[in-house]
Amino acid sequence: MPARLIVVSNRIPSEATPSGGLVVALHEALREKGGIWIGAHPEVGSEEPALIDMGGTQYDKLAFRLTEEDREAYYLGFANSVLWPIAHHRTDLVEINRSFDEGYLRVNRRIAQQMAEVISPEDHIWIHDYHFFPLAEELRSLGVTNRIGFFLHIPFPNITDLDVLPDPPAFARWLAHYDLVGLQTRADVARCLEMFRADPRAEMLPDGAIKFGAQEVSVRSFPIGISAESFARAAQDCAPPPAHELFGDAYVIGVDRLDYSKGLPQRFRAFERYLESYDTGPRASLVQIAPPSRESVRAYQEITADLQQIAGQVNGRFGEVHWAPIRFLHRPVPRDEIAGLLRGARAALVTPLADGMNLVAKEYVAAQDPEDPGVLVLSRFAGAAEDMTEALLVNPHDVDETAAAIRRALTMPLEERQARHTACLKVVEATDTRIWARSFLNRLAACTPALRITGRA
Ligand code: GDG
Repeated sequence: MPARLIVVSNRIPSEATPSGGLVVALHEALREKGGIWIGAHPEVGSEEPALIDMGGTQYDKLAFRLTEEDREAYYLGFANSVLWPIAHHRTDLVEINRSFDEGYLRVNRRIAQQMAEVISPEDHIWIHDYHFFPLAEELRSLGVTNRIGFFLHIPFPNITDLDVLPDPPAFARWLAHYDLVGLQTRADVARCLEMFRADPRAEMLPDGAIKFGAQEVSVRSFPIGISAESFARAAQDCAPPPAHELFGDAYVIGVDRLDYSKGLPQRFRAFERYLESYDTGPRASLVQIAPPSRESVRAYQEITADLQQIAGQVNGRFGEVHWAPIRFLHRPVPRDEIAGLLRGARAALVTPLADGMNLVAKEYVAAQDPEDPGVLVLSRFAGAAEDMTEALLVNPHDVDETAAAIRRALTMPLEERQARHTACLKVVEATDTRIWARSFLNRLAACTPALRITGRA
């Protein structure tokens, strides 16, 4: 029987034909190979003993239901109040709470038990993101010898930040139970290898491979991207009316889930500095779309209040009766509308303090009219900056530098804009999600599963 694909991600798309680059790529890979997509059930409920059939057509969709207590401990707790801040250099926001790590392990163990009942020996398993670090170890302890790959969408933590974990040695061991660990950038791979190098249990092998007890894992970068062609089409079809009809002038744009890692207060301050220092430059508005996320985590409530306050202050200071410099939309906007707004913006501010990749950087480039493209201002700390070196790279902590980059973007001659856009577009095309999924899965298929001694290393 040919290998089926088993994908595990925290979310599963509910619609039959999903949109959004990552989801589309996984949907297509599953359609091609057949298999199962496993993820959290949208509703919290009583604990179910088995995976719930969500009724897929070309492949199966199965959902694990979480209790309220599981969701608090595994999702809001360990995943988003411990692992997320650690990966984004915010150890000051980490909340250590025994019930979080117990819940995280309990949920991973239960998913492993449920998976073990539905997988066949030849299936290739692809697990996504920080919600599931221990899943391979749990599967192995149940005797699962399948090829198991893992892709981390967020930055690989700094080795010293990993010490903040309640059980630091567990982290390397969790990763070692995969056959393939995929990371966003070469810098992420370097940090991961540094962790293994410092671990007396690990033996470094050539070409990013590590022997760890009875396990052997290979670590590589697979920079994620978007479905460039379909995003460009949406942007063309939904281009908004000329900016001057909308805002009275040019606008720059930001699109981010509202998250403390995205550098939004610094961005608003940089825009304020631009308005202060360049009153002779082109008048521009900042359109910031920032839909709410993880609102029940305290750190997220604080950042929302901060942003509303800064936007109000800047608008009060620089606004006019018919013009507000910052338009802050704290709600989701339809995808096509975002594509059109990206196309119409003279510049995009993608200025996270830390980010695995950042897909908005790639979406902005794909959305541009190549004849008259806008300029991408990009944080050096976004994974996207590793290859998109022709964007205007900034240190997002440096408000003056970002303000100067906004000015430069808005006054850049056409020829330079075109040259930079062409270079960035090459990167976007080379990392298309389909290429990304295919190269990960080909690598995973090429891993020779070691003769495993099942059980914990
Ligand atoms: C994680 C990593 C990595 C945003 N607002 C709306 C909306 N969006 C869309 C954007 C973009 C996506 O959401 C956000 O993607 P990012 O890559 O920027 O960020 P994370 O959510 O943090 O994703 C990140 C990514 O995983 C993939 O590996 O790049 O580093 O943190 O597509 O356009 N979409 C709609 N309405 C909105 O209001 N429809």
